[in-house]
Amino acid sequence: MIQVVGHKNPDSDSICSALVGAALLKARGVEAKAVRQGEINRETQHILQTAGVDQPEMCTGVAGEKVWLVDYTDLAQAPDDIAEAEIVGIVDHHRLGDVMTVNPLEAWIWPVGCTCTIMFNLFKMENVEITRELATLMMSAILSDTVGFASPTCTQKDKDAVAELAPLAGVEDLDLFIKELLIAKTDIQGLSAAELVEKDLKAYPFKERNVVVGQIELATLEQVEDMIAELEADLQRRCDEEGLAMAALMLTDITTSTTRLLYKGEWNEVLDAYAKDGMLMMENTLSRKKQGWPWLQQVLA
Ligand SMILES: [Mn+2]
Repeated sequence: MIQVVGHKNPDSDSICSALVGAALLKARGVEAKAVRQGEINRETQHILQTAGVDQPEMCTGVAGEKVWLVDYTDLAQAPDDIAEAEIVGIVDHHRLGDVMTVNPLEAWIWPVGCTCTIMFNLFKMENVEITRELATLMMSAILSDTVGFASPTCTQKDKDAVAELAPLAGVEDLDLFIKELLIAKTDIQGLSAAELVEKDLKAYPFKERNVVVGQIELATLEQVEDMIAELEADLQRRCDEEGLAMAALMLTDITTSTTRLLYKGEWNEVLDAYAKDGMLMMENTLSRKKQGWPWLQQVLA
């Protein structure tokens, strides 16, 4: 049995690629199951509902198990007992993290916009049938990760995959499909400051310290206007409780690609130099991976 597991604080790609990866393994005749490392977000709920697919089981530990990692290769994002598991496969589209394996493994790491784009190509290479459910999961994950093709992480391979998947998923009006997905993506109504920070928080080891950078994708920055102080207080609390050098949160308006950065921690002053009237605005910044985090690394280095 291979457990296919996406990263902590699962986003839609992390859940969809676990489900799709388990289906690929099963088509090969291998026993596999998709698992998740946390609660699914509203966008993922919308996707699973559209696809008519149940969410993966909660991961209760992987010690002694064989695992596939999907959508990450950083140990900080893996199950806590990953050192006692055997990583036999990786499908990912991020920079290579710090995983090490004992035995040879199957690794598919491509610089594309979404793990599901790689999954789609694996299905094609292996001539595995793509059902309506699987097509819906894959195209939704691709459109989520690339923010409807708008992200600089989006590649031609991502667009090609969606072009082939849409008819398989029975989607006739792609613009409407994207619109509904992005409405679910930016729905933050009723979430507390702590829930918002936690929603898509990633840990990055940096200069021998720990840094976390979260991101909230919004239809307008006004959605969080009244919560700035609470969000900053939550970032400070995380620094205090977890000894982080920095906790940052990207508030990203996906309609204008404008990001406001909130940040707390020991490295505050470095970033203050880039703020104006107490606000650090990052123009033309939609992607944490390609824009937000690289900029932060350069400034903090
Ligand atoms: Mn992804």
